[in-house]
Amino acid sequence: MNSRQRVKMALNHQEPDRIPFDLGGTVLTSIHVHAYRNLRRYLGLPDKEVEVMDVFQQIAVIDDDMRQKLGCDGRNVAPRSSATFKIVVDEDSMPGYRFFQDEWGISWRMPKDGGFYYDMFQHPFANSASIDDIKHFPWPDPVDPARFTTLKESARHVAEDLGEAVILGGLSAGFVELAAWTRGFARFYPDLVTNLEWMTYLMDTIIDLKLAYWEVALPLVGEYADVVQEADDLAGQFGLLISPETYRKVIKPRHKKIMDFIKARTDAKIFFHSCGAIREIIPDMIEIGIDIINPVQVSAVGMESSALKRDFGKEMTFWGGLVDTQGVFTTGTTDEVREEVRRRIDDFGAGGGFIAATVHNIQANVPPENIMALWETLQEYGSYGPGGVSQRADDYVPAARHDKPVKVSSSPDALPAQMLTPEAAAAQVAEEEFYPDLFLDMQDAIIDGRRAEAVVAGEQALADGYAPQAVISDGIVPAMTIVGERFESAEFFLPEMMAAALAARGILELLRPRLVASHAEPVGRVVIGTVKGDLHDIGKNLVAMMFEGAGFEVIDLGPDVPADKFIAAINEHKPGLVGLSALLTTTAPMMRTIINALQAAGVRDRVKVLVGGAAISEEFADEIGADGYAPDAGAAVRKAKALLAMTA
Ligand code: B1M
Repeated sequence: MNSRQRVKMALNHQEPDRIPFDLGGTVLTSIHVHAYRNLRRYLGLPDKEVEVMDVFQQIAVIDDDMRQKLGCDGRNVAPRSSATFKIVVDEDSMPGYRFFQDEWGISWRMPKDGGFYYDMFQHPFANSASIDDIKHFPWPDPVDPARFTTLKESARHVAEDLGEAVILGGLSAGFVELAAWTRGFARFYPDLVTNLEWMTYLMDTIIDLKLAYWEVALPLVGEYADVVQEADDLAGQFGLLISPETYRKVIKPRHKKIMDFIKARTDAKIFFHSCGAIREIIPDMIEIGIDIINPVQVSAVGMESSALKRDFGKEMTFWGGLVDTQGVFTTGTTDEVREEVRRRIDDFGAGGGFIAATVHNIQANVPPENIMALWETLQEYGSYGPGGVSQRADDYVPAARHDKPVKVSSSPDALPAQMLTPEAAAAQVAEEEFYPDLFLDMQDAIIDGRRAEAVVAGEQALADGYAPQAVISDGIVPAMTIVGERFESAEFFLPEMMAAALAARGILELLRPRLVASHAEPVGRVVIGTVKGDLHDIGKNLVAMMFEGAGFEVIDLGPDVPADKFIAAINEHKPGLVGLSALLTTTAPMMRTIINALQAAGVRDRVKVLVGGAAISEEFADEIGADGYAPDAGAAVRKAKALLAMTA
């Protein structure tokens, strides 16, 4: 049986000779160049120039010697750039960074010193307000013949000469991702609430380009294509990024259009990548024809492997999920990796429908010993023969399980409304009744994300003689408290929360000159940033917005912030609290570096340090000497108030 047959059987939910293994078959199942070099050295493979498969993620093309050693079963066959576009990395124009612009007009940069990835920093539609901007944008040509010159021959070579599965790449990322990348995340999510017509026009324009590409690529590659790749990140660690309703109303019909288009032109299976906690919409994905999900982020809420297999294993293939780079794969011992891999084989393996791959690309800091522990365990336990996955001996002891407890709310210390005592509820009602209509209207406008109306209500309040502080305490704070509670109880998702925060910010901008003129002191002052090397700022922005909504002055240093910037901001703004955010296991250690630098600069004792982000835990916060940890934005404000000894 060759690799292609093996993968095909697994995709048809049959058991081949062994579980197929993927490393480098897609740009989402590969390995960072640093880790790849280490692995080559560890395995005694000759040193060589590593070819980069995806510039942004800095992942490696897996060389043939490595592929043979590990027995990789599928290969990526991807379109080339159009004739008119070539990535040109500029080494000189931006001090400290290398940067380039991609063919969608998005600018990316990577720190020269110690950077692991290219991060986007400029978005072509960041300031766009009109549909004409979308119409007149110089979009990439999806059917430029240059893209297709080698596509068919590469696919044929992989399928016929090498006998491996052909995984056909699409035109760049998914339409949701490209909409977010060209608009910028900070505007993309609120647009889903407040600017939907413009946003769907952008999405539909991108979809047309993607379909035009598939229209040429699929007949060209023909029967060589075994798997066709699409993607869109729809979830984070704790749940969907957008509500299931918005997904079903806005995103799902568009995904269906793409899947129908693909299915009408190929028998290949559709591989769909979405990070995070997507369990709630897996039935929708099955319904619209998605055959394979990736990366199967088993550490995210609701993504427990045995339950996924039990509930969706007949229709859905799991491509990934073997071990999570967020957990033991990076920080655990080889024994822990073995146990984890064996457990996922136990859960996902039976009956086919499983392609073994790590959860997302192997990150730069994963030790080669752990990669080989994964691989050896797969060899040992991944066979479908006698004693293998479905034929274990009677004395086989299943692997241990170390699942994190599943949280239904993103905040363990959140107080859902129904837990209010009768006295507290009565007090709340009394308080609500106390607000004049104007403030109730203002609160409603904020909660609904109606920025213009929120600002009008703010102007009216000032015209009626209310002090700016009253607008904050009676308008913004109660509204944002409700918004925070709804986010924690999964009633609100990113679009609603960010739209509300932008409405609140509109009023704050109105108030700011008056607050400055009256020398009014804010509730507290916070300096916040995502640590150096880390671009993820959606969560940090929410935390910053919740602080603003609670009456704090926020100095937001943005993403990718080194220690010296935090120190300078402490000296300049004299905050009571410094907030550090990190989403990556490769950047979490930067928090320790920053805390040590604050100590060395003599400013550590002047501030409380609060840390958070998907890569962070309470134990880690203690270990690095932070003062506090918060799992989400609402909890961050409560924790900050406690640390600064204010009433919650
Ligand atoms: Co990336 N990414 N990403 N990503 N991304 C993750 C984090 C990942 C877990 C995906 C996965 O493996 N399935 C993975 C990390 C794995 C690891 O660490 N081992 C990962 C990776 C590998 C990467 C790249 C390397 C490659 C890639 O494309 N996947 C690359 C790295 C870039 C870089 O940072 N230098 C990368 C890039 C990107 C995008 C640019 C595409 C985009 C980020 C856009 C942006 O932020 N401007 C992105 C996204 C969107 C994600 C996922 C899908 C979602 C993150 C998110 O926004 N969640 C994520 C999957 C996941 O989380 N499981 C993933 C929503 C947000 C509201 O939650 O940020 O957790 P979160 O914030 C919460 C809490 O954590 C907390 O409150 C917030 C609100 O409740 N919180 C704090 C946050 N900061 C706090 C600070 C506090 C207190 C609480 O006090 C100060």
